[in-house]
Amino acid sequence: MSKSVSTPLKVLFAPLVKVLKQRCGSDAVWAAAAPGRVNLIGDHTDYSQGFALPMGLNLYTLIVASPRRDGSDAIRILSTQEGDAILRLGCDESPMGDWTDYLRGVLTLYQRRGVQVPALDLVVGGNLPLGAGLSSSASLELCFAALIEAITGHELPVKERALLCQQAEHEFAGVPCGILDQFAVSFAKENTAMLLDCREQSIESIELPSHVRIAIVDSGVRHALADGGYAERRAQVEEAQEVLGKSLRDTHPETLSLLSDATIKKRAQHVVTENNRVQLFVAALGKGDIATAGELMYASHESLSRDFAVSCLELDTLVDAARDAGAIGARMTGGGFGGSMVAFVAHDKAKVFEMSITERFKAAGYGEPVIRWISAASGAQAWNWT
Ligand code: GAF
Repeated sequence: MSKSVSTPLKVLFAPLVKVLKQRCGSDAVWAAAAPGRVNLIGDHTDYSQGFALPMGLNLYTLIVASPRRDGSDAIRILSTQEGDAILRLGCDESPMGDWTDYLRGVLTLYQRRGVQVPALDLVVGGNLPLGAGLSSSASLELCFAALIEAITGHELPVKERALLCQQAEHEFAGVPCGILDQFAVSFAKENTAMLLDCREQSIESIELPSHVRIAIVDSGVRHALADGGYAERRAQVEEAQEVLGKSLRDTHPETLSLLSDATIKKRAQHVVTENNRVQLFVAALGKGDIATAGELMYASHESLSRDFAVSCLELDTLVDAARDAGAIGARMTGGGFGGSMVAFVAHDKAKVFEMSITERFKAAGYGEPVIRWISAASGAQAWNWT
C-alpha cells in the first residue's frame, strides 16, 4: 500500500467519496486507483509470446470503500458510470454478462485462494473512458485487486496479481486476452514506457522522448472484445503457429510462404513484422531517432488495418488525418474494432494537429473527436483513506 494519495488523484476521488457518504452514510476508509494503458506499438503480439511497448495512462479507474454497516454479508457496488450491483461473499460468483463480471471474477479468484473479503460498500468511477481501447477492463480488475489486497492484507507479488486478473478476464468476461493489459496496468511507471516480453513475462523500462507530446484520440466506436473478432484473430494466429510448428516470435518473414491459407498468412505476417517493429521502435527511441519511431507507428497501423483487419474506417480516417497534420507517428492502439488512436506530436504542431483532426473527422461525418494529451502514469495502488 503506498503512503499518500497525490493531489490530482484526491480531486478525482472527491465525487466518489461524496456518493459513498450520501448513499451509504459512510466515510471512505480505503481507496484504490488504476491507470488505463496505451500501447505505443506491438498489438496482437502478446498471445503468441511476442513484444509490446505499453505505458500507463493518466486516466484512471477509482474505487472508494467502507465496511458495510447494515449487517448484510455482501459487497454493495455503486457506480458513477454504470448500474449498481451486489456481489455475494463466501462462494464463487457467476458471470452476469455485464461490467460487474470483472469484479465478480477478481473476487472469486481471491476467495478461491482463501482470502476472506469482508462486507463492503464500494463506489466505482474515474475518468478512464470505457471500451475505448485503453484497457478499462484490466484497469477495473487491477483496481479492485489492489483494494482487496489493501483491505485483507493478503498481498500478492505484482506479477501474480496481474495473472490473477487475466484469469478473471478469461473465466468471467470470456475474452481470451494475453498479458499486455494486466501487466501494463500493474507495472506502469511515471514518465516511462515498458518493453514487455510476453514469453519471459518480463519488463524493461524505456524512457519516453521528452520533446514529444502524446495524444489519444477516441474514435467513438465502441469495441467489445467479447464479441468474437478478438477470439477469432487469436485462433488464426494459433493456426499459423500450428502449421509452422513454432511460435510466430521465432518465425522469419520468408517462412510465411509455407502458409497456404491467404487469411492466416496475412494475420501471421502482421504478428511477425509487428514484433520486429517493436524492437526497431525501442532502438530508434534509444538513439533519439523520433522520425523513424514515428514511421514505425504508421507502418504498424497499416499492418493492423490491412493484414490483421482490426481497424475501422473511423480509426483509418484519424491516422490519415494525423499524418497529413504532420504528426510524427500515429496508429490505432489496443485490440481494435474501434477504440482509440495514439499519436506522437511535436510541441509546435499540437494546435494544428487538434484543428486538422477535428475538421477531417467531422467532414467525414463522424462527429467531434475527443482528443486528450496524456502522460505516463504509475500502476494500480491502494491506500488507507482515513
Ligand atoms: C486487448 C487484449 F486484452 C490484449 O491482451 C492484447 O491482445 C490487445 O488487445 C492487442 O494487442 O487489449
